[in-house]
Amino acid sequence: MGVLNQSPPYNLFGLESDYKSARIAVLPVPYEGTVSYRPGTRYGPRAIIDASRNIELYSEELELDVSRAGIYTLEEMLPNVDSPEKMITDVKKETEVILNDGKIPLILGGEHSISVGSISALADRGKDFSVIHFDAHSDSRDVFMGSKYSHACVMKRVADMSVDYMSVGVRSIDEEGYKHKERILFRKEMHSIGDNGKIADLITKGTKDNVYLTFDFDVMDPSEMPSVGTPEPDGLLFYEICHILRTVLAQKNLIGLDFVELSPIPGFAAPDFVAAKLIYNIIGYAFSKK
Ligand SMILES: [Mn+2]
Repeated sequence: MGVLNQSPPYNLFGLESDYKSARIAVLPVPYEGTVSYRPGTRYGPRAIIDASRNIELYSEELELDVSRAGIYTLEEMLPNVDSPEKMITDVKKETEVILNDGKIPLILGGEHSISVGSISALADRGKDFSVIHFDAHSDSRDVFMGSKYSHACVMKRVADMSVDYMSVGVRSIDEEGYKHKERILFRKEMHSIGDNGKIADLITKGTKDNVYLTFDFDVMDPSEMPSVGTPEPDGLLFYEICHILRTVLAQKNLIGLDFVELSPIPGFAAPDFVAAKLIYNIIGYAFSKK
């Protein structure tokens, strides 16, 4: 006999899935060690998973069930409280396990610094790839608040690995970071282009065939995504992001991805659902082709 009031399993999208046959391995990383303003990103993975268990698996946009991509959620990682650098090393090791098992890592943050771990695991394999970085901030400082492994230094560390990258949606940058403006598609430029198809073409042409997506939720407009540690006005809207990434990812090989900096507001579920649905759509765009 079945169980009454059975709720979906506690994993991303509430799926019945097994690790062996999965194509995507979801790694929840509830870590915040270098947050500079409002705390709470440690609750991000849980909020995304909670919301994701309550969304429809069928995408009317793609006319298919996105979960068929094969998604398995791993146990959440324990935060390493020694230092951000050690946490990054732990994330790197976990990512290596996922890659060795032939799966695509999808990291749920947590603060942005953890991306350095997953990206360096891929860089160490000598894979030729670009990082597509959606963020309100350039994250290009060498050191922030005494640490090279701050969430504000992520793209500087990526550059140090000689990994190619392109930042999208930036509207907050320091003077030093602005020297690398050729790697950035600023929000103001996106406004003046004014055409999501053309913006997608710029991103497609500006990056290699293999891409890693690192997505900071503060790239979004605070009206749709208020649940971030450091909000910035004039952000991207859900439909813009979907239009742009659907076009870009149709032409790319996505080798890894992360979603970071969701800092849920207790009792305010809508932004958590925005985050979960966006992840769902992006998986659909990248992995539901043919
Ligand atoms: Mn940011």
